[in-house]
Amino acid sequence: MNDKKTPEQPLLFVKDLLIGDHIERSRKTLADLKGIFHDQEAYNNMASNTLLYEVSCHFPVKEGTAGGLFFGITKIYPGKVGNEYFMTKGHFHANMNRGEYYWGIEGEGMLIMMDRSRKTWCEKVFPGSLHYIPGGVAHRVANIGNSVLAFAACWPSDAGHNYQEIANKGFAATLQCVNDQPQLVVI
Ligand code: M6P
Ligand code: ZN
Repeated sequence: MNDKKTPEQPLLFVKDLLIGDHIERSRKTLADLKGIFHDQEAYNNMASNTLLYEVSCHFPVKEGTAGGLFFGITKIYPGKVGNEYFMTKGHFHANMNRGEYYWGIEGEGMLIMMDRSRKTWCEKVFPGSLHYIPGGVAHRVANIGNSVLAFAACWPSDAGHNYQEIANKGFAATLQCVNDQPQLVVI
């Protein structure tokens, strides 16, 4: 029996891709974001398998473990549903007081945040931009450019995701393209 341990492969973070052990990849299509975009007619006229974004994450510990960290790269393709930019679903953390860092890697985007009182604001995402998302603040990112937007994220392994509140009530404002410019429009 060969009981020699093979050395672990190094973890690689190559531009917008994570390579190594404990990496999980997921992809979200228009069908996965049903009910998120506001222009129902535009949504219905698009192919439901349109790819909106891909996420690759490093999960070194079990979800829910206190004291660990997770790392993820999200790649959002350019496009719009009506006037609304392609964006992530958005979530609060299930463990409300857990924060998160996002930072821009490639392309041009907008981080949209909403606190518990539904006050909504945004920050521009670009290569090198750094964003601290405090606990209790819902967050989502929209691609406002014509090319891929990639950003990285790091969050506590016991943060969890709460999508329900966004599914039920959405964000209080949506990022739309108005006269060729991104504008936060209150719903
Ligand atoms: C970042 C992190 C992940 C999140 C992903 C996509 O990488 O915040 O936790 O899953 O963005 O965002 P969402 O889950 O809201 O679609
Ligand atoms: Zn988060």
